[in-house]
Amino acid sequence: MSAAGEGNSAYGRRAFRRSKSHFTDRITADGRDGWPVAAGRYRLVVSRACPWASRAVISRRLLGLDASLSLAIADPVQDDRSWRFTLDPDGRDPVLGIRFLGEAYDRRETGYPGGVSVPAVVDVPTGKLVTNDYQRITLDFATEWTALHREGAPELYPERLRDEIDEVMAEVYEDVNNGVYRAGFATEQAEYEAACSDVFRRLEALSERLARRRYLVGDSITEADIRLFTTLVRFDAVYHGHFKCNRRKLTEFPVLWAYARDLFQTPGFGDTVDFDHIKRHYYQVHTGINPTGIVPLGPDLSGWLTAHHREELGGRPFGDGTPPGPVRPGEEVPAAGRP
Ligand SMILES: N[C@@H](CCC(=O)N[C@@H](CS)C(=O)NCC(=O)O)C(=O)O
Repeated sequence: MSAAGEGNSAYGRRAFRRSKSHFTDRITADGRDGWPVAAGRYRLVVSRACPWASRAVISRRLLGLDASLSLAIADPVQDDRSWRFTLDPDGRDPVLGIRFLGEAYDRRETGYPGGVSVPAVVDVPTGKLVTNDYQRITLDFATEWTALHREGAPELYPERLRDEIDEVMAEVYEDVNNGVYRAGFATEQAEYEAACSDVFRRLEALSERLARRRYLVGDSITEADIRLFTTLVRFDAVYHGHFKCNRRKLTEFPVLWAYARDLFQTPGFGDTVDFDHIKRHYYQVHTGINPTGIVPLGPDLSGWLTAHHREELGGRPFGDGTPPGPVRPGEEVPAAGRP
C-alpha cells in the first residue's frame, strides 16, 4: 500500500508526519502558473472517504463549480497502485480514460517517487496532474474560480474575515483534522496520548466557541466550517474506534453534535458524505492498525437527520447568497452510504 504520509508510521516506528503536497501549481484567473480557470478543462479526482478531498467536493458544490469542473470518484479501497477507478465501467475513468490516478501523476512527472494522493485536479486535454495541494485547492475555488461561480454562490473566504478564518483553520488543522491522524498512527504510547489530548482539548474549545454562534467565523458558512465538518462527520464512524480518539463521541458533545448536524442537513454538505466509503477505506486500508480489515457495523447513523435547533442562534448559512440546487445526476451518494 502506498499511503502518502498516512502509511509511514503505521508500518514503521516513526512519529506520524503528513507529507507535503508536491504538485503545487495553482489554477488561477490569470493563469500565471500556466493553468487558467476554464469551464470543462479540469477534472477533480477524489475519494469520498478522504477528509481532505471532501473539502473540495463540498466547496465545489456550494460554489456551483459542479457545472464546470467534473468529478471523478475513486474506489475507497486502494490497491498497491493506490487510487483506482474500479467503480467505473471497465475500471476506467470515463473522461480521463485511465485506470489509476497514478497515471495522471506519471504524465506530469515520470518516476515521481512520492505517493499518489487525493484530492487531485487533472488537466483533461493532456491528462496531466495539475495539483494535489489540498490546502490550496479549495481556497482557489473560492477566490480564483469566481467567474464560474453559480449565481448566489456564498463567500467562503471573504477578504474581511481572512485573518480570523486562517487562525481558526490553523488550530483546527493541527489539533483536529491532523490531530486524529497523529493519534491514529502513533506508534508510541506518549505520542498517542499527546495527540489524543490535543484533539479533545481543541474540541472542548470549539464547543465553547460554537455555543453562542452558529458558525466558526462571522455569521455565515466559511471555509473554516467546511474543514471542521469533514473531520466531525467522520468522528464516530472511524476516528473514535479505528484512530482511538475515544474519550468522547461526537454525539456526546451537545454543541458540536448539533453544529455538525446543522451542516450535514445544509445542501452541499451531507449530500456529499458516503459513510460506506469512509468506513471501508479506513478499516480496510490501514492494515497496520486493523490487520483483520473487518469493518464495524456501527455506528447508528439515523441521528444525523434529527432536529438540531441551531437556527435559533440566527446566522445566515449562505450570507447574501442561496443554497445550491440538487446534486447533479450521477453524483448522488448511493443508499449504502447514507443515514
Ligand atoms: N498528504 C496528502 C494530503 C491528502 C491526503 O493525505 N490524502 C490521502 C487520502 S485521505 C491520500 O490520498 N493518501 C494516499 C494514499 O492513501 O494512497 C498530500 O500529499 O497531498
